[in-house]
Amino acid sequence: MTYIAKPKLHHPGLKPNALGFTHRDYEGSISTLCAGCGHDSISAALIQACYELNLEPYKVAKLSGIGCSSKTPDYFLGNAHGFNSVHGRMPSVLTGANLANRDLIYLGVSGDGDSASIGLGQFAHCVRRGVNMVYICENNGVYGLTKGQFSATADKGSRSKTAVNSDSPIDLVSLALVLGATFVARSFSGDKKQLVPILKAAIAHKGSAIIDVISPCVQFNNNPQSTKSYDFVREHNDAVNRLDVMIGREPITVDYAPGTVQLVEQHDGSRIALRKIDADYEPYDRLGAMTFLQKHAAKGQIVTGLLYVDPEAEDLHHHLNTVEQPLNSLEADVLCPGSAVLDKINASLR
Ligand SMILES: Cc1ncc(C[n+]2csc(CCOP(=O)(O)OP(=O)(O)O)c2C)c(N)n1
Ligand code: SF4
Ligand SMILES: [Mg+2]
Repeated sequence: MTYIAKPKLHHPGLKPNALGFTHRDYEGSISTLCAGCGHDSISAALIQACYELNLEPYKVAKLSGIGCSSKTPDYFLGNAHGFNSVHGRMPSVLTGANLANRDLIYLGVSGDGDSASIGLGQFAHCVRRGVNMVYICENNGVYGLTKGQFSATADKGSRSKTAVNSDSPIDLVSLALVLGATFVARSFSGDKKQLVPILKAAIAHKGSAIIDVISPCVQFNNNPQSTKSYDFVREHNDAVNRLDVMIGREPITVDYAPGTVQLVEQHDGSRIALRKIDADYEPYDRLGAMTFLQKHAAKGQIVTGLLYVDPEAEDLHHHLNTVEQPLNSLEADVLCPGSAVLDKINASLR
């Protein structure tokens, strides 16, 4: 993979977070993507979110598939773990890593081709299993890396630089709701104010958190008739809410008028301050969210914000009753209890 290392020098005035890390400690190599690509803004939002959450970079694992979007884990959290897998196969690699070590924070970074075309089956199974992860689809409606063919998320009638799409689109957000995801959001790479708190809330969520981020491809799909262009998304963006996230026992610092904010407490004690923009939108109602999305899509609107959350979500480890310790820290006698125990288990299954 192509990358350019960043110089180690940085501005002495960079503000450290509670761990003493600066922004610079959450960066990666220099991006080789096209100037103006939405994916770079998502990397910047991830850097900001991890810095504000005071995450230790070595506690994060970044996994991706293949595509311009899947290259981006090289451009943030250079000190985290990372694995660049095969096209469309990130979810199964992430699931395996997560099962072997539940102590890391798993960031799955993918593209619309990677997730909705070749990787659709993999996407579906990791969502329905409730793998504890933040799954980000950097959605530009095209295969950017292979020069702009329409992907399965391209809207019918949408125009790229060279063609008009005649197929119906797959909406990953609606699909994630059907499949049982416990945190579902959509955002726009050009709206960092919305995206950073969504990422923070998703990282704090214990379950499968799916974020579809519309991320324009300036090279192949940013013309006025494309529904994934900067102009189209700005004009048709219908944000249903805005968030602020407080971690642990952090005091509530947001300054909203009384009664305008709902506090959502998550498993880990983090709290999301949810400010409703659309009074009718209810983010705890899976069925209502599905109908709302369909109605607005029919009007050509792109609904963004936190679309669904189950604060009581339980993840795959809980369902399978797995051991709490990472497998690499277990001693050989625990990993292999011996033939007498295995014989007993086999006998019980006969
Ligand atoms: C098994 C396999 N099939 C096809 C390809 C060719 N290929 C590489 S990236 C890509 C599409 C990437 O599109 P997307 O996931 O939307 O990422 P983007 O570049 O748009 O960010 C394709 C078809 C491949 N690398 N491997
Ligand atoms: S081809 Fe498109 S998706 Fe790839 S880096 Fe360039 S603008 Fe981004
Ligand atoms: Mg794409």
